[in-house]
Amino acid sequence: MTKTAVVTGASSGIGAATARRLAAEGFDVVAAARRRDRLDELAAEVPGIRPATLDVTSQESVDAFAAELARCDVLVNNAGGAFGLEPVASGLVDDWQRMYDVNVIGSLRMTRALLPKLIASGDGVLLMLTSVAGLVSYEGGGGYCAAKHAQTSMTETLRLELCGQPVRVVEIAPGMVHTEEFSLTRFRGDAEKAAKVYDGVPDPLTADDVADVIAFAVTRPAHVNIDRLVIRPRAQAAQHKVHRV
Ligand code: 8X3
Repeated sequence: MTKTAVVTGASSGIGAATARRLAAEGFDVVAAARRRDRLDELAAEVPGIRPATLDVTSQESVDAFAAELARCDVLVNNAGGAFGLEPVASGLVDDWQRMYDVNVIGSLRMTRALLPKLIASGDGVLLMLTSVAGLVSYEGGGGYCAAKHAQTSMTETLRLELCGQPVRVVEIAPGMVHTEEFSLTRFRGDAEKAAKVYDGVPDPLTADDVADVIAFAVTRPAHVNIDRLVIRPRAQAAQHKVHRV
């Protein structure tokens, strides 16, 4: 029986790389995101990927998506992102609300909608793509760190509540990953500022590096739960300790 993996935020970056990688591992992959044109391109290129339009910030969209889905063995809650880098003192309420909505409530919506199917699979894996921002705080990260801390806490709670059910709850927390959009979104489209984040860093992680550990985590035997895996580039010893050349 081919297993079905749902990946949210699959139109770019870590989500797209994860969809590709899980398809290569033999999963029937449902690549879900708002930008359908990108998903169609991905699906046309990679056998084993099915595109699905999904906005995790809309309950209606999540309900329609779940109603169409026959089974789900793996859910990768990847949709998320950072908006703005203002200090807390001048944090924008709209940014904070959007970050909470997509990273936290979006994961809640998807978890509620697909958990019955994960349980019914007999060996479900619910994977949360959090961030090192869910484990530490840093200046300017206020709203994003708060949202990611919430998502981390939600993951821990879920693992406790599902103990005894045939569902593993996995958290993957990446540090510096150079994707085409993460930093650009954070800096509201300012490409120069976005690129500066990675200036001189010999080898930031790529989306494929993260997809690799996601594939590892979801392909362990059913009794093996990778609770949390933190992945950073060698050049980033900590949030404030980055080697640049
Ligand atoms: C992204 C990693 O360091 O920008 O989730 O918070 S960081």
